[in-house]
Amino acid sequence: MAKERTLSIIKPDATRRNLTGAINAKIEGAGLRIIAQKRVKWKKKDAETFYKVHKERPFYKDLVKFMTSGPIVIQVLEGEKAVAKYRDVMGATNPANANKGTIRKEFAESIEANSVHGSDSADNAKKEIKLCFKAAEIVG
Ligand code: RTP
Ligand code: MG
Repeated sequence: MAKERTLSIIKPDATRRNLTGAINAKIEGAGLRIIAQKRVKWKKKDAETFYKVHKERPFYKDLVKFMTSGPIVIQVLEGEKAVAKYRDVMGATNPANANKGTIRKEFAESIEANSVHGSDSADNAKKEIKLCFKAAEIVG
């Protein structure tokens, strides 16, 4: 099977509670490899660009505010079926609907402060990785 890559973001609610290591343990425990990682604080413009697909959604403004409220950890994950696999490890967007053992079930605070982002398709993963990382920052 060919390896696939996906973009992960550990969100401000999780970095604030010092959960980066616990989340990385779940990622690595699922057989995904962290091949790029950086801790940054987004400006308004960074969050608006990243989430521009959600521009018309009612939660967009709040989401931009939340994603700029503290440090985030942006990662590239690699593995077999990485996109779908990471969505499984993350759990449902709303932690109330997330399965046991998932990151969001264990750590998320709310539907917005839900601890992690993961690309939703291989195509979007490619776009998001390109937006967030230079090629030299990714070491597979
Ligand atoms: P993500 O993009 O972060 O991996 O999450 P997702 O696919 O599960 O959810 P999506 O529908 O793409 O929404 C993006 C993020 O917006 C926030 N959100 N808030 N208040 C609300 O109803 C609401 N709905 C979504 C969440 O932070 C969600 O992850
Ligand atoms: Mg999404």
